[in-house]
Amino acid sequence: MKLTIVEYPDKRLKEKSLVVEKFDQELHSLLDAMYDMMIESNGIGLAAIQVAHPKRVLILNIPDEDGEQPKENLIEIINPVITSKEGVATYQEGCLSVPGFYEEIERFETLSLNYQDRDGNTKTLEADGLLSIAIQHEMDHLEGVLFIDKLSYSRRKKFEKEYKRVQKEKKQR
Ligand code: Y12
Ligand code: CO
Repeated sequence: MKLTIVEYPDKRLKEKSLVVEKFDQELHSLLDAMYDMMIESNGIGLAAIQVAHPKRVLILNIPDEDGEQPKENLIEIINPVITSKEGVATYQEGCLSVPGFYEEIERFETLSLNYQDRDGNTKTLEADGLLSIAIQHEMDHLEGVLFIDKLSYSRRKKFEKEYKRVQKEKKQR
């Protein structure tokens, strides 16, 4: 399956993703192709809508203490629901759909999650640290929300100006 990353300001990133009902080979192929794309792009998380598939699917591969991302640490999350959340944490977030931009965003510090795996089995997960932040970032994609949507009015204005400038520069290259 050939995938490409959808980049801001593409309107598809505003779509709300649909619940997955079939845990079949097509879903497995999408998950496998998303993993290849995320690793190739130096990402740690990716939602299906970022590769133009509006399904409630996300993957995460948080680097370990050596900065490595072994495939055994890959988490595939389908139809996630947050069941509890606590505390406040800020992190400088980036997104493969908003290349080159990083912004401090406030999130919940810890969370509990119910979700399904690629075979439809129900799972639970307790998350803190970067995993918790990344889950919230990716779950926002399922609702059509980007991290830049959480910026204050003035930071968003500054971002839009800078992003347009960089896009124009890229076109001229
Ligand atoms: C904190 C940190 C990250 C997340 C969500 C997942 N985001 C990413 O995986 C972002 C990856 C990313 C990679 C980039 O490429 C390189 O570093 C080579 C990048 O830079 C460019 O595209 C120029 C931007 C983002 C949630 C919370
Ligand atoms: Co993102």
